[in-house]
Amino acid sequence: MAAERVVQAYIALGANLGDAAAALRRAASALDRLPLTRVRRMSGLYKTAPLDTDSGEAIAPGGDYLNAVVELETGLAAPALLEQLQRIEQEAGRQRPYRNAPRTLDLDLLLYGSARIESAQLTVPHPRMLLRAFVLVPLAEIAPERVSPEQLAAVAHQAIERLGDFTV
Ligand code: A4P
Ligand code: MG
Repeated sequence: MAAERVVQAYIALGANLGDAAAALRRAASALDRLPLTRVRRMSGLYKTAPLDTDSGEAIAPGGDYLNAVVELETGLAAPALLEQLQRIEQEAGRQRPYRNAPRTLDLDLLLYGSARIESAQLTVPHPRMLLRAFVLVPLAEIAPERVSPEQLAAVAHQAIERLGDFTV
């Protein structure tokens, strides 16, 4: 892997159907096995109340989520990385019956180096990340320089509980 092309990317993992802890562990391990890619840091494992995708307010059918964020070092281009995330979701049995449906595994690309991307398939930074304690709290744990105190304060009312370390 040519050193100048390696980028730090941050991936949000979430699940609230089936054995969510096992799904997140398997996903982290699958990320570590991607070509040109290593998992460098893992946040703790968090239990969070389901939130509406757009408003960030509590809603959404289904039980609590488990969420975590991992840091990758990757030589994959962002579109290729998104394709791999979607493949890993499919292999975890992901279905998309309706918006905000409970899911066996959701993998979102939060940040890809300092890139700003707006294509039909991919928006980076992730457009809704600032609405979500379940993203910002674990991201701040492993990359404090990427989250400001003001951003954390804005989501401080959202229920989130750190269950413990997240290990594969
Ligand atoms: N897409 C565009 N940009 C990105 C990106 N940066 N990362 C496109 C990933 N995907 C991106 O995603 C829909 C499309 O977004 C993809 O085809 C991709 O091209 P999806 O995974 O198929 O659908 P989704 O995840 O159901 O929709 P959406 O709007 O992404 O939902 P969110 O925003 O992921 O929210 N509450 C708690 N407590 N914890 C959660 O993890 N998750 C959601 C889902 C709702 N509430 C939650 C949680
Ligand atoms: Mg998603």
